[in-house]
Amino acid sequence: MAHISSDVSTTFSEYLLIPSLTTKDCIPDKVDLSTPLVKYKKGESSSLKLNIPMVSAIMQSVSDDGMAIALARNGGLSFVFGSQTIENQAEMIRKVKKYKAGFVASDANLTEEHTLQDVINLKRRTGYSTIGVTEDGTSNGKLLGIISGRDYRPTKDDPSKKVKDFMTPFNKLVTGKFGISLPEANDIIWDNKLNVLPIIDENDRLRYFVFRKDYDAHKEHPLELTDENKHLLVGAGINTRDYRDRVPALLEAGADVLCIDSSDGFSVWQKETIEFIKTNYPKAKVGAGNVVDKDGFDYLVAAGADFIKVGIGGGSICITREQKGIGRGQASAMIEVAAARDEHFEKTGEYIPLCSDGGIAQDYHMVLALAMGADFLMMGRYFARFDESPTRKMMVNGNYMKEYWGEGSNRARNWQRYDMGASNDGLKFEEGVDSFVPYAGKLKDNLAVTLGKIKATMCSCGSITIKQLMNTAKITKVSATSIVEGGAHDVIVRDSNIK
Ligand code: MZP
Repeated sequence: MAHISSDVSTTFSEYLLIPSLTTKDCIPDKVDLSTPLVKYKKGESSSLKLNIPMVSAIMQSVSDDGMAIALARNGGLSFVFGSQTIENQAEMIRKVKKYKAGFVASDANLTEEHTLQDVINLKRRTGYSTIGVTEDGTSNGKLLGIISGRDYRPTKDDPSKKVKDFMTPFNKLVTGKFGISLPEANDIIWDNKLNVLPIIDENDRLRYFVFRKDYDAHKEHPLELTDENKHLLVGAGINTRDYRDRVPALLEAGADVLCIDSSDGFSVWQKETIEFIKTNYPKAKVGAGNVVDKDGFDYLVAAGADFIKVGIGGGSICITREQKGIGRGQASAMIEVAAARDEHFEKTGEYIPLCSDGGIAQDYHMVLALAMGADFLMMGRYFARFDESPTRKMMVNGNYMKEYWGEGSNRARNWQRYDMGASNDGLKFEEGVDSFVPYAGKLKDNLAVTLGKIKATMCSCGSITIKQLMNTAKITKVSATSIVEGGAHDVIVRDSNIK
């Protein structure tokens, strides 16, 4: 007979944290949100750590190089999506590893033969007022001049005027040599009273712009997540099909950590993928999943996974539970897998970090997931709302929205994520939807609010580290009626427009 579990699947909204004593040392400024990313032995520490317990989902609509740069600069990490060609994914990884704070690739470029009208159109389209004029009009072409707002008067000048007739030409530009540091670039800017410094290589090709800004990049981003060479850390999603080709390309491009992306990770294909990586690239780190119980956890740990991802069917865009009838409430899954992880640690002295993946709908769910044993959280919807996600911002019914689609949707066509060992003939049915999420602005601004809430909640629970929270949090289940009590009730909420 089938095994029928006696517990009911529960999710984060069905729990609350009960405050513990808050002492004078337990204040938000003292909260340390750093957390291990990969496994380590008792008495040692993880060789890869996050400065905030957040990673962005392995999804086309969430994690490209732009998101990876923004998130690593703020202490977290992105797993760049794998449902694209190996070359494209490796190129995104390379872009993150090459990123240098303060050095901005020129995104708006024209040739000398373009016209003032082209300049105006480009400015309107991109919002950039500094335009690189290169021989071939590309961002890394030979630099011939630059155009800024000071070079033309849109209301007076003839729109058909050629760029070469009003740009600031190369011989009048002060330039910096490719390879100089940000402080050196800033010195040149200040000494020469410039607004922008083009950085060129030995063949006069444009590499970056550095803009006048009196700042110390590290002070602006104190939690920046970097490797020993001060390059940003980045992860990459892989699948259980083309890993023999994909993994070497991603490692060669500089990926710091890999993660097998699958809706159901309790499979022999994941074991084979991990074995291949550990045999051929013993230093590489690879996470596996997703699982929702002890059996799945034990299997992937035995296979050699460096961290384990927990969650099936809880993602905001996910319809796996409806389509296949598999999954588990995210809280129940976290609680059981965390107990298995702690048991494994007790027995072997090996600590396996857990990632709670999907279903975080409120900021307080993040604290609950951590309190239930997650070392870090993977989120899609949360990050999809920001400027830095790769999707279009659109006006829908009078409100700005960002597109957000699941990897199991027809739009993503990521059949490898749902690999059941059949031949490569695409998705038979969808497990995800194509949707919109409300646009929320910049990642940095939103993250500041969320982290503020996490720290405040942790202080209410008497914890200033994630480990302390996991070990001491008091959690209670809530009844349907007490959930109603948790919101505004028995009052008529004033419309915020009424003064
Ligand atoms: P959420 O943060 O939007 O709630 O969930 C994101 C997670 O949903 C991803 O990290 C991934 O595990 C999962 N996901 C991505 N695509 C699908 C799908 O199409 C999905 N079903 O479930």
